[in-house]
Amino acid sequence: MLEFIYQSGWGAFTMLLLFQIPFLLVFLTVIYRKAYVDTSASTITDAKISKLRGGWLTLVIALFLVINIVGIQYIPAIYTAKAANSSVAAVDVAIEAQSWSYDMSVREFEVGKPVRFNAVSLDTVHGFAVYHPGGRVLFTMMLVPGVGESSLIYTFNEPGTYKVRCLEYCGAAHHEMSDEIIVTEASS
Ligand SMILES: [Cu+2]
Repeated sequence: MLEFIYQSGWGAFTMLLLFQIPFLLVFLTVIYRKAYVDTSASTITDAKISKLRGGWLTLVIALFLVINIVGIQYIPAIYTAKAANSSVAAVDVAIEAQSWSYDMSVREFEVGKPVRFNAVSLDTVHGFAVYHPGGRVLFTMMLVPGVGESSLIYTFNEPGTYKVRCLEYCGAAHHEMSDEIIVTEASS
């Protein structure tokens, strides 16, 4: 389910529509009631309006807090720090990005074994994006020089040849900045 939402344009579109349904329902209910059910002038009191407004404000504030508190762990800097300190037994890969290529300590991985990508940029801002053999982006990191390592843990679940590409414009040969990762079937 999460895979569908994150990796398909239709997933994102569906979510967007789902979020709009409650608003659409309220809108249509009000129109319908004022047109057919009770067409007289509104008799709602100021006190009731103020109560409704208070309720709405509380709901918005609560949603704001929940979304931010739940979402904070997905902020790249937090995610990176967590991956770097994670005690998960992962294969560590050291990556150095430099115009316009990557230096990677390991390029071959196994299905099902977590890999911790630890990447730095030596000159300018570069990206490190890994593409599924089918062409979609699995993840991307933005590498900023001078701020230390960015880390991310990823577990491949299909064997194949995965392309690595830079997704941050970094100069004349940016479009040629790519590499390959081989993922093999689990050995045991
Ligand atoms: Cu680039």
